[in-house]
Amino acid sequence: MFNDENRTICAISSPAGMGAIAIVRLSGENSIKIASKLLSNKDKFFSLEHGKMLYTQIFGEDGKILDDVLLVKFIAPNSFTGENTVEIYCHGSEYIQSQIIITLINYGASVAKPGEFSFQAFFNSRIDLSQTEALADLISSSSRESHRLAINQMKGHISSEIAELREKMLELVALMELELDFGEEDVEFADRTKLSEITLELIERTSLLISSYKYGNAIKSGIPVAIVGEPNVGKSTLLNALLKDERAIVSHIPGTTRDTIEENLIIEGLKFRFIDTAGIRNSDDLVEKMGVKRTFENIEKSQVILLTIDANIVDSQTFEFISSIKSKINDDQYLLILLNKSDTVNNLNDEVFTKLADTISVSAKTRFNLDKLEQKLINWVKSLKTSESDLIITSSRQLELFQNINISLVRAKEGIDKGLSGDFVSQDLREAMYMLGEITGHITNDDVLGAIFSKFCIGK
Ligand SMILES: Nc1nc2c(ncn2[C@@H]2O[C@H](COP(=O)(O)OP(=O)(O)OP(=O)(O)O)[C@@H](O)[C@H]2O)c(=O)[nH]1
Ligand SMILES: [Mg+2]
Repeated sequence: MFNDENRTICAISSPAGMGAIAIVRLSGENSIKIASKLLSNKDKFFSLEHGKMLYTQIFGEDGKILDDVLLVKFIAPNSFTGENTVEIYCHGSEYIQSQIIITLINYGASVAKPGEFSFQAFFNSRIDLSQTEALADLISSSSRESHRLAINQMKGHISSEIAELREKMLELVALMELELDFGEEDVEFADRTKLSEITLELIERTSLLISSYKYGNAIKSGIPVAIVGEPNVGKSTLLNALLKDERAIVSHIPGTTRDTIEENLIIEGLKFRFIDTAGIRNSDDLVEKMGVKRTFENIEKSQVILLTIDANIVDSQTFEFISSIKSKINDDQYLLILLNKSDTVNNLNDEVFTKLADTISVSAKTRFNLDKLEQKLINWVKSLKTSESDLIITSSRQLELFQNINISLVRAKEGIDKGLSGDFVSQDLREAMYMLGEITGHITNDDVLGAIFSKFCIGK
């Protein structure tokens, strides 16, 4: 996908725009030679040790000073990309950044394509494909837990689990194929019960990875929480109270919120995406109707539904309303009924509600029980975690492959148990091993690589 692997690439690796400092990165066999052309005292740079910094002036092609910079030199293979690499820490001016890039190109470097530095790291086996995906997650991580998962995956938690799974599969294949080789002779083979047990262990381990995705994905993308209910029940007040900000317009007029309003909030290191919605009612107003349609779309898309009720107005219609919302929610979603405005109600009886769904009394106005609400949200997210293990996958690509591996393993086990011939069984096992290779990138194709590396921007 990056066809000419021998080129020396350069790019600005810090964010676009102006900051105090910017970083230009060069990677490739000639990067040290090319970078040295920016200096008047090249010897000092050539003799600089690996991983050390040099404070120096750099010059343009016209011999005029470009900037005072810090240069770091990494000598292959001990760099992120596995190639000779130079990083230039210059002042943040966009002019300086672009002049450095232009000068480097004139000295023989090429502009890096999006994700090309990471691709080189993968190409030179510095990281495998699952770690590359974790790197993308790490760069975009916005909460403590998403950061933790990305770091774990970067460290190779999943890669070493895959290596172990692969080794066990290889062992099984060898035993199955041994049966084939000596099929006609009276040779004592590995006991099939034992083989079945090993396959079962593999099935269990891949199942654990598959079930970890629900939690992993929630952490990576943030948990969408829709605040829904009839008009005027206090949905927007609740959003504002949670955010501790007057984000949404609040008024006593029913139908105030017309469009959805989405804001992120990190609670105890977990990212939630709270969505305030238009109050649900039948209306002739075209705009309000469109708003209500969006509310229903958000009920479908969200993982948590905060069904807000005005505790002052509870009648038979309220229960019909709750039932109609419940009918739109599936088993994977969490429905929590909030009896709001509890500050204005005495002796609120929530028993009838708790029969319908998890319920708490709150007051968006006085903040009563909002801490309890937050705790319920956290507990629900934690309940998605199916084991204490830190082997958690966050990529849908990996999920799909593990699901298919699991299917092949189940088939292999059935074959073993039914006493099928070794070649049938080993075919399923080989298929599973092939897919494991696809996860780490040991076996791969350009489409997969393209999809993964295009998620990075230039300079990464
Ligand atoms: N006493 C009391 N009043 C509240 C509480 N929450 C909201 N209110 C009031 O209820 C009215 C409606 O509040 P909103 O937050 O605009 O209600 P909403 O559900 O967003 O309404 P729509 O956008 O029209 O669907 C406002 O006058 C709020 O001040 C509460 O907990 N206690
Ligand atoms: Mg509102």
